[in-house]
Amino acid sequence: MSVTFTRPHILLTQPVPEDTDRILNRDYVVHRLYQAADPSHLLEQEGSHIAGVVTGGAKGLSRDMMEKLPALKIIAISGIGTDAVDLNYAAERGVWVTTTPGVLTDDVADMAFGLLISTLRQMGEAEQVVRNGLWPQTSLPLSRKVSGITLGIVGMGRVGQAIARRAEAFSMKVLYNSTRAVPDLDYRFISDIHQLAREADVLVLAASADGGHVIITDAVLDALGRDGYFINVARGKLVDENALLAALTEGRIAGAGLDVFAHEPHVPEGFLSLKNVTLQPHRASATLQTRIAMGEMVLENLAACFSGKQPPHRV
Ligand code: 8YV
Repeated sequence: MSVTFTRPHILLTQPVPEDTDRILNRDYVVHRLYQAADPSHLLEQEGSHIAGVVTGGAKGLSRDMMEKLPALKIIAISGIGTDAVDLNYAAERGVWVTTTPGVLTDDVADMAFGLLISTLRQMGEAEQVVRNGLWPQTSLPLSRKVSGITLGIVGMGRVGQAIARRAEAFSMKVLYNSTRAVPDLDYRFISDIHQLAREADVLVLAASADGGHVIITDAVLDALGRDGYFINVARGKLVDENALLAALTEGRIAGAGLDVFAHEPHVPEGFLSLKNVTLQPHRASATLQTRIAMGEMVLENLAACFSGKQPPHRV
């Protein structure tokens, strides 16, 4: 669908794949916040024309920025998280908020498994041994078997369920905690997250951050225990990061695989020197195929909005 009338002005907060960018440029007047030498100046100059914002799930759009965009009609998130947008304020203003559901589910579940296997099998540390030519003189400690573990999933939405399906192929026992039990799922629902952590060998966080509060507390980490591992592909703000760092440093949990952090792109320094941690720079959905699919959904949402229709993937 292409837009034929005067091109609406769009604010792009982060890069999108080439194909998406080309169509954005054809159909809209694109202002690139991520390239602006002075982002506040750009907003002052162009803010009054901007009718659409294309942003990421983690980046979202602050209320403060929304207030600088009086003509705003749509916030098109390239992602599934809406936690970085003030949805109530958007609704009050009559601004559509859209996401790209479904297309990134597999990638995020794959990343959860990548982190899990890499962390339990100490692949990062072992790779350094090979890369640094230390194999002949190194005897690494034995790692943790992955197949057959008990996996505790926190958040049983699309991503949680995709993680559970992968776990079945690894003969894992799957338990989960979510806002409520999901009908027609064979996995055991545990309403108390501490209990889930106690029973799990690995706790994977795949919950939405819309609730806004910390779920993974010091007490949850203690319940996970010194043989337990924590994996996060959701949001860093759902975790008490200081408590996590302390638990890892003091050996109160065995290890962690983290794709997300509370204040991205900042990663607390303490994590960097820990051998029992696998770190990624929020890349769970960062495959070319998925980002192109996400871009197509963003374009569909924008096109519908600017032709006076309801965007298909509105929240
Ligand atoms: C993306 C995400 O990394 O979907 C989300 O909410 O956080 C991630 O998939 C992000 O949206 C990048 O655009």
